[in-house]
Amino acid sequence: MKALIIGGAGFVGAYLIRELALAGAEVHATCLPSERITESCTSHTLDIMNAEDISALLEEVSPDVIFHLAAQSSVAVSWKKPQLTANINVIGSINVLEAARAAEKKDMRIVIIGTGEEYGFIRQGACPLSEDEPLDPGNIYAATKACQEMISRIYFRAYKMDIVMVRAFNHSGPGQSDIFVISDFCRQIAEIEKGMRQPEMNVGNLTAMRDFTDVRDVVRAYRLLAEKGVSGRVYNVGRGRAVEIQHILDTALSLSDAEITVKQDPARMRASDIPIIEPDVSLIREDTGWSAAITMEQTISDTLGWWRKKLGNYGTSLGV
Ligand code: A2R
Repeated sequence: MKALIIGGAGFVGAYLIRELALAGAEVHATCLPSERITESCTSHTLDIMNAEDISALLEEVSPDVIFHLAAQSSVAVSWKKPQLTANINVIGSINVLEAARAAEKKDMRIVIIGTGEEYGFIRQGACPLSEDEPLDPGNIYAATKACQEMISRIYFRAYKMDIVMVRAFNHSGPGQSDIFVISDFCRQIAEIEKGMRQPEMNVGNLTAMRDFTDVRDVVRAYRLLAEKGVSGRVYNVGRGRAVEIQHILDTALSLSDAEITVKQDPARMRASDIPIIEPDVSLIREDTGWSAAITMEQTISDTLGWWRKKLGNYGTSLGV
């Protein structure tokens, strides 16, 4: 398989490059001029706002599969910069779809990456969420991803293009930005161990239940969807078993010898926190055989190990 990852310099991109290379694919990946791809593959510079550049790249690479990961992926930024978010996530995605439609190679598959956030304000009792559940996005980022998916479905129907769509739920792992909860907790613990902060963890709502999958499982799902997913379908990608954020905190704390107290931070509480978000993942299991294999405990342990290493916590009693 010759694969092209658009948006390969991000958190998921690095893991996807590794997953595809290990599976024997020829891997090409793009990054913005300001970025660098660290994993071994053929890298290309691309801004998806330049439609002609995408066409030129598709002619040059002629991939069998495109994984479209490029995005403005921050919910917080999407509130501050809605136009930028819509430009990249909607217009940029249309640029990718148009370039693929016009490409000489007609049998390329496109895997479009969306988010579980597209479900938004879910009905009480709707969990586990099947892919047929109505979408009611609760923020600008989620709305642009729902739009990306709707437009992708139109390209599938109108132009008979080979497109598989994904709604990925929370994923985490070593190297993730600390704006996400697992990475945030692990960073705080590593900083406390290092003596960089008081032994007090700042946390938000601990009763919310969310579904977490290791990023290494997520990229395996993307590869399997490229290989076995049914064209035109949208797939939830997640563990299918939500846990309380309290459980994540307890697990992370149990991995440290440090004496740490927990403090609820009003700034981290969200008024509209939905009590439980949990996907039904039977469709991806039926079509590809995929299910999450890495335990959440492992993900948390590896993420904590990554932060300790990054902060130079060698010589602690914690032995990572
Ligand atoms: O925003 P940056 O500088 O971190 O660059 C991101 C890049 N990107 C673009 N690439 C090409 N043309 C653009 N106009 C453009 N704008 C942004 O896409 C970043 O390197 C990459 C997306 O990676 P992350 O933000 O790290 O997202 P992650 O966690 O890898 O998620 C992959 C996909 C995204 O579509 C998410 O929305 C979805 O999974 O959940």
